Amino acid sequence: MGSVSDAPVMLAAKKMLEDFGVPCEFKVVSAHRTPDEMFRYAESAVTRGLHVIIAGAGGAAHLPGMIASKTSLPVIGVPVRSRTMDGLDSLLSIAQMPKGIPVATVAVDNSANAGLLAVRILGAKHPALLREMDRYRKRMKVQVLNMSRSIQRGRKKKRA
Ligand code: RP5
Repeated sequence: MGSVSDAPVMLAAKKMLEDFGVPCEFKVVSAHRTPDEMFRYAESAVTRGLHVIIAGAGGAAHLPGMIASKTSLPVIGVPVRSRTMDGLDSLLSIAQMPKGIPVATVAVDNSANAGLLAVRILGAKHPALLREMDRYRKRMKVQVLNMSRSIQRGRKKKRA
C-alpha cells in the first residue's frame, strides 16, 4: 500500500488471504515518496516468490500501475477512498491504464475482493484453492438465502 493510512482498508485483503491459507506480505511502498524502493520491490517480486501483487493507494493512486509497469506478475489495484474526492480520483487513477499495462481494479475500499481475486488467480495453478472458493461461494449463498427467509418471516409476523 502507498501509506500506513491505507492499512485499515488493506487489512481486509490480508484477512481474506489468511482465511484461504495464502501467505502474504503486508508493506508500505510509495510510488511518489519512495519510488526507488517501489521499483526494487516490483523488480524483485518474481525472484522473491510472489505470484500476485495487490496494491492499494488513494488520491493520485499511481502505485498499482507503476508496479505493473515493472513486473509481469498480475497486479490488482485497490482504490482507497480519498478525503477530497471520495475515491473517484483513486478509482480513475488505477482503472484508466494505457493499453499494454493491465491492472485489475476492484471497487473503492473493497480490498476483500482483491484478496478473493488473488485467490482465484492462484487457484488456476492450485486446485485446492478453487475448491475452497467453491465452498466460500456456497456459504455466501446459504447466508443470503437464510437472510431472505428471516426477513420474510419477520414481515409475515408483522402482518399477523
Ligand atoms: C497515497 O496518498 C496513499 O496511498 C494514501 O492513500 C494517500 C494519503 O497518504 P497519507 O498522506 O495519509 O500518507 O499515496
